This record gives sequence, structure tokens and C-alpha cells, in this order.
Amino acid sequence: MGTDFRSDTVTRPTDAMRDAMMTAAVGDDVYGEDPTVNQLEAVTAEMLGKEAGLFMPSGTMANQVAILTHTERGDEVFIHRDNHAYYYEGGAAAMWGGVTWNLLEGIEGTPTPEILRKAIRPKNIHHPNPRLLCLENTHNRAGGAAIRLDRLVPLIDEARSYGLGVHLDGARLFNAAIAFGISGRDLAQPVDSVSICLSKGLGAPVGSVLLGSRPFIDRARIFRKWLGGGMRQAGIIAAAGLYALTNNVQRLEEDHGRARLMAHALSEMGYQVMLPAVPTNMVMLDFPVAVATHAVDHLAQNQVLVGTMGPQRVRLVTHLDIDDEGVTHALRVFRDLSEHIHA
Ligand code: TLP
Repeated sequence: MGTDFRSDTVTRPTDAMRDAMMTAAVGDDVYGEDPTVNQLEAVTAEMLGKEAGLFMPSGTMANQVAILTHTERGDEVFIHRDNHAYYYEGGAAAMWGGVTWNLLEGIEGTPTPEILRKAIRPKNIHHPNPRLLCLENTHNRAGGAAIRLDRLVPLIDEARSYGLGVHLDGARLFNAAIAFGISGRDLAQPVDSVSICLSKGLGAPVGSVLLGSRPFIDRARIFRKWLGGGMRQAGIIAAAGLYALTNNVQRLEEDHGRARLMAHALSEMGYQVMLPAVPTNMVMLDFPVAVATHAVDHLAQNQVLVGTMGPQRVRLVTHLDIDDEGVTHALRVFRDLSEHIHA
């Protein structure tokens, strides 16, 4: 414990969170009778300024159900090529929803309005029906970049001018909110649907919530059931989510502080650190291809676990289970590694 930087998904529930889970009131959520799930859905809807919420087993299912709910088979979905819903979800939206992806470019995983405009084709018998724009904030493959509203709003306005719906993958939305010092509600305001993850920086063991209008969530509930996501006494895990939302949002700033400190120290050691304009809880390092695997192995042998993003890029994520001691240890091992590399 203390030095697992592979992801903020690796956190384990604390004793206080486990207590909340143990004492949760439960019922059968497929009948809509789990009071803790109902409370979690209501609390998140209120926090994000949407009419209704739907508890989900994972962020992946939340994204997939959102896409299914927004679209009909064949519809065109505009998405940056680095977004999780396209890059890391196994082609699920094409598999279950039969959607047509239209992959966009753009800095920090975020297309400009012009990029979207060029991708839109006129309604015509030859073209799929343009239906949905998917966004991500913070942006994972862009190094945990928090994306400012003034970049998103003109893009969303552009999407609306073509009648597109807008879904936001907000797996780490609260990281963005904390980085900007604004509310999750502000960041979610311009979109139709948003998904948030409880099991990343917020530290719950399982769960995400999809939010949107009441008719949207009523339809999403059907798709969730079809995909096998109708859970029964899910209040046991929803309780962890409620605990996380109450206790672990503000402290994300600590994770950001540790990531900032590491990025600074690693760049001083001569590592190539990728720095987004507004960073959050991730640090990305680029290595020459020939060195990357050796670096990851050396770190692991010294109890510093890191993730990879392609053959050159290493990702470190700070989270609830990384303390100052873990950071100091990791920096010591990185210093040793830099001497190895340059020897
Ligand atoms: N991301 C995981 C991996 O899948 C890459 C991670 O370790 O970062 N949206 C975003 C932006 C995500 O980063 C993730 C998980 C998801 C959705 C999916 O969430 P889960 O793992 O709950 O299905």
C-alpha cells in the first residue's frame, strides 16, 4: 500500500466507509425499492443539477447506456479519438448500439467547434443520422486535463445547432470542479447527460451514476436492465458512494497537490513530463521506447507501481491511498532510475 500509482481505481474502502455500507438500509432496486440507491440517485441529481440519476455498476456501463439512450441504430456519434467511451470500451457502442463513430481530433481530447463543423455532413440519404457528441472531463488520455467551460460551451452550442445531444463522461468530473474551484453542477450544466464515477478518486469500491432529464433516465433504466445492470440490494454499495460524495470530494485537492509536486520533482530530475494546461491527479511521463519497459520493471521491483499508455508513456495517478510517504518513496526510486538510465 502507499505506492500503487496505476490508477485511482485501486483505492480500498476505509473502515468508516465500510461502516456506512454495513448499516445501509436496502431493498430490491429492480423494484425501485432500495432506499439507499434512491437516496444516492437523488443526491447526485441535486449535486449535478439534473432531474434524475441512475446508479450504475461501472463507468463503462454508464457511458454505454448513455449512448444507447441518446441514439437509434446507425446514428452517428461524434467523439474525440482519445475518449474513454471509444478508446477503452471495447467497441461496445458499435456492438450493442450499432452506432457509427465519427472520430474527431483536438487538443487535450477536446475538439474545437470548427473541427465538429467540418465533420458534420448534410442530412442526406447517403449519410448516417448525426445524433450525439460525447465529451470527457477530466480527460484521461490527455493526462487528467481539466477542460475549461469556455472551451466546452462554444463546442456544445455548435453541436446543438445541428440538433445533436451531448453526453459528458465525467468519471472524474469532481477533479475538474476542484481544479477550477467551481461546482460539478456548473460543469454539468450545458450537457444533456453526464456520468460520474464513485470508484475513482472518490474512493468507493464500486459504482457510477448517470444523470439527465427524467424521461432520459426512465429510458436509460430499460437499457441498464437489458445489459444486466439491474442490481438488487445495491444499497450496500450505494452507501459507499454516498459516503464518498459527503467526505471525499474536497480532499481531491490533496491528490492534485501531490501530483503537482511529483510533476515538478520529476521534471527537475530530467524526466519528460507532459503537463496539461490545468492538471489534476495524473502525471504522464514519456520515455524512449527502448527504455519504457525497463523503467516500469525497475519501478515495480522497488514497489512503485505505475500504468502505461502506449509503448512510451507512463501514467501515475494520485489518490486516497497515496500519502506523502508514498510520494517521497516513489521520488527516491525515480531518482535512482534516472541515474540508471543516464549511466
Ligand atoms: N478508466 C480506467 C481505465 O479504463 C483506463 C483508468 O484506470 O483510468 N471514463 C473514464 C474517463 C475513465 O477513465 C474510466 C476508467 C471509465 C470511464 C470507465 O470506468 P469503469 O472502470 O468503472 O468502467
